[in-house]
Amino acid sequence: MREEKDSRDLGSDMRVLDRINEPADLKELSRDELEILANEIRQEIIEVTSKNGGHLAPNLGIVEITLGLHLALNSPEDKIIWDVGHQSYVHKLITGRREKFGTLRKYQGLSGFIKRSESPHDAFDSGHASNSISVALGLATGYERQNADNSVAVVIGDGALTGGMAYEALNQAGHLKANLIVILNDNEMSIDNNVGAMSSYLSRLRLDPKYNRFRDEIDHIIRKIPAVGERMVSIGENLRQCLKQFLVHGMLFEELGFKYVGPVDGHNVDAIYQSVMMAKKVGGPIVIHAVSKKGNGYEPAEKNPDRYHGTGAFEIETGRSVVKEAPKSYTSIFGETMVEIAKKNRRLVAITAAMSQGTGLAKFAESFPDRFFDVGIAEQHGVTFAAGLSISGWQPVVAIYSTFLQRAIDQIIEDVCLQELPIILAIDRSGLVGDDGPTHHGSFDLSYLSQIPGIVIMAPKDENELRHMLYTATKLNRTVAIRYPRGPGIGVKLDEELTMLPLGRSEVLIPGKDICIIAVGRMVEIAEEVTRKLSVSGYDATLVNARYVKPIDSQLLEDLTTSHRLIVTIEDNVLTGGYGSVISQFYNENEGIQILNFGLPDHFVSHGDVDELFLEIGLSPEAIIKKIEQIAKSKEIKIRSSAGK
Ligand SMILES: Cc1ncc(C[n+]2csc(CCOP(=O)(O)OP(=O)(O)O)c2C)c(N)n1
Repeated sequence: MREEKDSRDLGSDMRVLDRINEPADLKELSRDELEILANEIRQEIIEVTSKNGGHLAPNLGIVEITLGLHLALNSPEDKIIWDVGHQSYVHKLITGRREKFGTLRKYQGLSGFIKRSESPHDAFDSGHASNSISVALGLATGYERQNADNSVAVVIGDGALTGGMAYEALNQAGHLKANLIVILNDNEMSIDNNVGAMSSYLSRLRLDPKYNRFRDEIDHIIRKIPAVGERMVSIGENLRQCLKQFLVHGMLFEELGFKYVGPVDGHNVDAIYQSVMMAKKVGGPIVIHAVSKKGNGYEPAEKNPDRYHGTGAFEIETGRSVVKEAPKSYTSIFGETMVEIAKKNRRLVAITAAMSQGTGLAKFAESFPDRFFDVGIAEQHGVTFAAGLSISGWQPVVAIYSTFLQRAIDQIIEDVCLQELPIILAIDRSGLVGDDGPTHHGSFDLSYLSQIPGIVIMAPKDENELRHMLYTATKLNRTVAIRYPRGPGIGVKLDEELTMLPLGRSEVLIPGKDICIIAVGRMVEIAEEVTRKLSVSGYDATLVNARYVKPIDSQLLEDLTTSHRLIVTIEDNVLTGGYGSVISQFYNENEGIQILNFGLPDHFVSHGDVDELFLEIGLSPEAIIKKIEQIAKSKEIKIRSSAGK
C-alpha cells in the first residue's frame, strides 16, 4: 500500500472498490483508501445479503484480515485456503467477482462458498469445517518438494479449530516444518458461542497483556516503514527482532512446532499485513492469532452475531427479517418435541456439533442444561461420545445436518450400530437445501445409512409425523435415524398426543390401481400433486408414504403386485443406494412389475432455490408426470373413460 493518499479524488462517484479488479490493485492504494475500501466492502456485503441472504456476520468480521492477507501475498500464485469458505465474500469482491456479487447464492450465480471453478483465486472448494490446515499443508509440502516458492496461508476460525481434523493437520505440520501461515481468526464465536477447552485457552491468550505491547510495537514499526506498494520494501531487521521478542514461549502452538504471533488486531489491515510479511520471512509453520469482531460495522450483527451468522433477507435499517411468514420449520418442531419428550423421559440427552440453534436444540439446552452437550464442530466425536453416554444408561439424540453427518459414517457403523446402541440420529437438512449448494445438500444419507445392518431409518411426510417418529424412536430400543428437510413444514395440525408408528410399516394415503407411487419424506407432498394430476388424466394411482426406508414394508410391497404394474419411487437422495434402489432389488425377480425411480442424479447439484433445482434435475411434478405417462402408455395401462372431466 502507499503511505499517503494521492491526488485521486476520493469524493468522486467511483468507489475505490470499483477500481479493484484483482488483488494486485490493492497494492496501489493508500492507507486512507484502504480504509474507505473496507467501508465500501461492508456496505456492499450488507446490501447484497439483505436481499439474497447469506453469511453476513462472518464476512463483516473478516474484511481487514482479507485485505491485509491479499496485500502481503500474490494470489493466485500464492494460495489462500479459507476454512468453511463462508467468510469468502470479501475475497470474492477483490478477486474479479465484484460485478457478479449481486448474484451471490442465486441459481446460476456466485456460490456462497469457495469454488475453484469460479476463479483462479479460489484454491480449494470448501463448505465443511476444519479441513483447511490439511489442504494447506499438502499444498505447502507439494510446493516445497518442487522447490517452488509459492506461499500458502490458511484462514481458520476459532470455531473451526474445534474440529479434530485441524489438530491432525497441526500435528503433522509441526513435524514437517513446512512453510505454512495459519491465520487464526478468533472472534470468540462459532455460529453460537464457541465451546471447549481450546476456546478457553484462546481467551487467556487474548487477555494476555502482551497483546497491547505487540500492537503498540507494530504501530510504531508501521509508521517507520517507507511506502511499499509494488515496490515492496524488504522486512527490516527491526521487524525480525520484534517477531523474536513477541514469540511467546511455552505455548500450545509452540509445543506443536509452530511459531506463534499475536494476538494481532484483526481489524487493522497493517497489523495483518505486517504479521504475514514477517511469517513469510521467518518461514516454517506459524500461527498468527488475529482477534476480530463478528458482525463488525453493522450494529444488529454486532449485537447478535449468531442471528446474523447466516441470515435470510432482512431490512437494512432495522435488521428485521423480511422472509415471508411460513409454517414452523421441521427444525423447530423437532426442538419443541425434544423438550416435550424430555419432560417425561429423564434419560433423554441431546448432542449437537456446534449447531444448537441450527438444529433447534436451543430450547432444550435452556430447559435441560445438564442434559445438553455442544461438542464443537466435531461430528465424529459427537457420535462416539453419544455411544459412551448410551452405555452409561442415557438415551442420546444426536442432532446433526445430513451433510455434516457424512463426517461420522465410520463412527455410526463401528461405535454405534455394530454394538446395537439405541442412539437416535436426528438428521436435519436432508435432501436439497437450496442456496448453500453442493457442499450442504443432504444428498447421501439414505445411501450411507441404509447399507448398515440393524439401523432403522424414517422420513416424515410432514412436521406432525416427525413428532411421532421422534417419539417412536425413543421407544424402539434400536439405532434410529430420522431424516427431515430444511425449511418450513407443511403447516399441518399437530396431534397433541404422541403415538408409536408401527415399525417398518408404510402408510397408504390414496388407494388405487395399476400405478403405485411411493414417496419418501418431503417428496410425499410432490407425489400427492403428481397423483392428483394423474387422476385428472384418468389414472387411479395409489399413493404411499414410505415412512420407513429401513426396514421396508415387505408385506405392502408384496400386496401391491396383485393390482399394480408400475411402481414409482420418489426420494430426494441420490438414486444410487437410496430407497428406490432397495425397492428395485425387492422386485428384482418379478417380471410383471416395472420400476421407475426418481431421485437425485449422479452429479453434484448446484445452488439456488430448491424448486429451481428440482426443475433442473427432473424432480418437478410436471417432469415426473411426463415420465410416468410415457411408461404407462408403453405398458398399455388404461385410463378411465371419464379422464379429464
Ligand atoms: C463439518 C462442519 N460442521 C458444521 C459446519 C457448520 N458451520 C459453518 S460455519 C460454523 C462456525 C464456524 O465458526 P468459526 O470457524 O469460528 O468462523 P466464524 O463464522 O466465527 O468466522 C459452523 C459450525 C460446517 N460448515 N462444517
